[in-house]
Amino acid sequence: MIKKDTFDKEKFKKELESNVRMLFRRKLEEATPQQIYQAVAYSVKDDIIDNWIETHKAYEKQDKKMVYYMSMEFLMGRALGNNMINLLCYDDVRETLEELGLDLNLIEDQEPDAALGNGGLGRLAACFLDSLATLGYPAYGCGIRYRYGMFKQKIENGYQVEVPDNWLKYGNPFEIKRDEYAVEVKFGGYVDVEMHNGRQKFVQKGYQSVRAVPYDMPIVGYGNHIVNTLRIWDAEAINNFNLDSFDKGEYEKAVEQENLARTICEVLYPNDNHMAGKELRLKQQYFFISASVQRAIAKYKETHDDIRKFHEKVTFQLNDTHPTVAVAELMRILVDEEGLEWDEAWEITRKTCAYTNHTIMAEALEKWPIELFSRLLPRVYQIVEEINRRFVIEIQNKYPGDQEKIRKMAILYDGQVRMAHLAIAGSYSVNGVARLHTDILKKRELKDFYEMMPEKFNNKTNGITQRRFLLHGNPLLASWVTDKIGDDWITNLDHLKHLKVYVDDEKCQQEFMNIKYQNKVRLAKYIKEHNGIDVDPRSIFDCQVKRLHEYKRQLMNILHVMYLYNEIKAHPDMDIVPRTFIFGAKAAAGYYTAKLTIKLINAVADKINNDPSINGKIKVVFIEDYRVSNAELIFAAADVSEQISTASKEASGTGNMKFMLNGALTLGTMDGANVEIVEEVGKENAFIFGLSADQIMEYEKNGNYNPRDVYNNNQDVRQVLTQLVNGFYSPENPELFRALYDALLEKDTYFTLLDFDSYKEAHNRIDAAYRDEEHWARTAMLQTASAGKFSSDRTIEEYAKEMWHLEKVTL
Ligand code: 26W
Repeated sequence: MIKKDTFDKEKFKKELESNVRMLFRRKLEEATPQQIYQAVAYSVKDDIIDNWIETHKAYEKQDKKMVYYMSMEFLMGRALGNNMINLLCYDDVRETLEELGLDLNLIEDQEPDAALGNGGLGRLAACFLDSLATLGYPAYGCGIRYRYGMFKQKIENGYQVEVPDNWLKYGNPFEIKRDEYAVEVKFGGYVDVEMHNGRQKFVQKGYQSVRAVPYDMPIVGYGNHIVNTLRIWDAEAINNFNLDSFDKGEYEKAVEQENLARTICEVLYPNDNHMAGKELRLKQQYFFISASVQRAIAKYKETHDDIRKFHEKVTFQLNDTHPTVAVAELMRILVDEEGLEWDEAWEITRKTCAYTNHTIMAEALEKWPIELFSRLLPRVYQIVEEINRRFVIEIQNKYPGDQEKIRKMAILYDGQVRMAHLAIAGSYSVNGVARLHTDILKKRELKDFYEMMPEKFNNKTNGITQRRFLLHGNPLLASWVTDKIGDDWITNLDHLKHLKVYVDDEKCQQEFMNIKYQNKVRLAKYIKEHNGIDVDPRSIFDCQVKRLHEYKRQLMNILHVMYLYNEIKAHPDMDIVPRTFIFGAKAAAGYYTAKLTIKLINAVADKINNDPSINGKIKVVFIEDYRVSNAELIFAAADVSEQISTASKEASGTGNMKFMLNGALTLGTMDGANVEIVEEVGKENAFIFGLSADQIMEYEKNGNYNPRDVYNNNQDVRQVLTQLVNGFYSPENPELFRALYDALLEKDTYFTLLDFDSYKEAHNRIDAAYRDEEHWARTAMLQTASAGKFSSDRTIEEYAKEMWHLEKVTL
């Protein structure tokens, strides 16, 4: 890593001592690891502050256009290590702490993950913030400061148990409360029309309101002195009680408002890809959007006097439909508060907002009952009605007499507000997150919209930040890469292609695989500590880590493990390369099938890991509480990356890219960004299997797939399915996994049985390939060497140039 030239070890030590004294009234020797973490974090923050101030001064002075990345989720993970890396002081701090007898890894482990997100969408937002700062683009992340983030997962008796994530327990050293920027957000009541200077004014009355208070977190760019801001909003009660002066009505209202403030930011909804339709969720959405939009306008007006040019300085990127109420809220402020005519306001809004779609899963589509929406947001609803009325006219003009088009495309229909339709109507850009995904949006899911406004549609294939997922997560490989090709890859991942000249070099192959081995030892140690399981670092580490969802087919993976176990039992001398199957996944708290799949994985693990007769040929590990911090260990240690979703269902995937970057070979379907991964690395260097997206969609259209046909014709499938209901893995309750069995045999919505043979055959190819050490090493190295495209720096450059039209700031 490039070293900072100004680092002063002695000064850092003094600061540390002084922080421990100030914060905890202790000497360094007496401080707990948590206290030392806090003290180090405050020193690092001290290093950030001036740059943070300077960055914002420069933004103001240079008056560049700014992107507001609006997202219900930011899955940031830990900040300390990342900040030190981007400040170029990681190694210096590590050495300084060593001199004091302190281990930086242990100190980093004291920091709770900031888990303000579920999975892919939230982590993507975090990678984007890192890239925006590193590339020097003016940007804010806008979100919610949940009191409780993603739940902590405990495994008890093989079952997932959810434990609240009290991530703010010891305080968050990096955040700064910005009380001076608090704004009011109003809910409920009714709309009154008043006359002001001969013009109608719509006034919300009888509402409840909360005070939205922003907390800012620094987003440090890599080695460029730029510090952007993640602004997350907390809710506070608006009125301080003064008991004597309240009459009964006011008293009740005050209590209600207190409750509203307390509940809004309480907890992240732990549903991934599933719309639950809870009123509180809509409140969360409007809360952070209204606050963010109000602030964006106020900030703009501080230095500009023509609101009609707002879109020249500001763009709102909507991370899926969750922040889509921004379209209506911006209209409300422009029309009601800024006094613009509808048409002018609409033009500004349409030039400000852009929408990213992250999923085609039907159950994820956000639709709100009009009854609920209009009760909670009466004025915003009126605006949505007007947007809809005009949009329907547009449709009619384009397709005269075509009622079907209106039925399919209207924003308000069947008693519901369709958020995706509002997002598309109110945006200048609609993008998917991988080429295949965007093609499916154009051809199927959003076909009518694409035909009506093709110019809005575009693709932005996702990416990941190499600063976290290689430089921080895999320091051994990172410095090896730097030794070989220099350190330009840290900010220009395309440079990894220069590794290609080394893939046939035997010494390099050995070095590469030796690093992989050391990372496997590191993960084996973690597994021993957390699961009590001994795993052999010489076995193939075959990993599937992601949210648990039927379409991601963790069930297919474990069914295959069950099949393999049957094979080994039937043929004790069977020659297979030892394999460790590693799973990590949280299931949404109310997702029964997903939770049962976790129980199955753990039941299979229990049986197989404790069967001495198979000589440890296969092992199964379920890593508890999969999250950003332990993900870094897993990616670094993986040999095989399982990306096995039913083709067409995984919009992109980003874990696939993190594995690839760390030299794991992909075992996957032609889905999401796997398609582009294979394109980069070559089909012969990946294990591809299964039905194509077109084939799946054909079956879905015709409804002509019958899983019983597979069951009847495939002895291996029959055997493993029978083991779900004969107590083989649950002797105390033979029927335990009946629901999984039934789901597979009755519908098999995700084509698990139909893809099973092809999956099995791909696993055989892995077994064969791993035996050729040289060739495996070459192929593994090629993964890293071909990962350049998948940097979020590339993705952000595309957003910035093709959509947002941002310019970089100069410091
Ligand atoms: C309304 C409930 C809900 C919550 C979250 C619906 C949908 C979501 C997300 C959009 C689900 C999600 O995280 N999608 C993932 O987004 C990643 C980043 O683009 C993609 O890589 C994943 O393929 C996609 O599943």
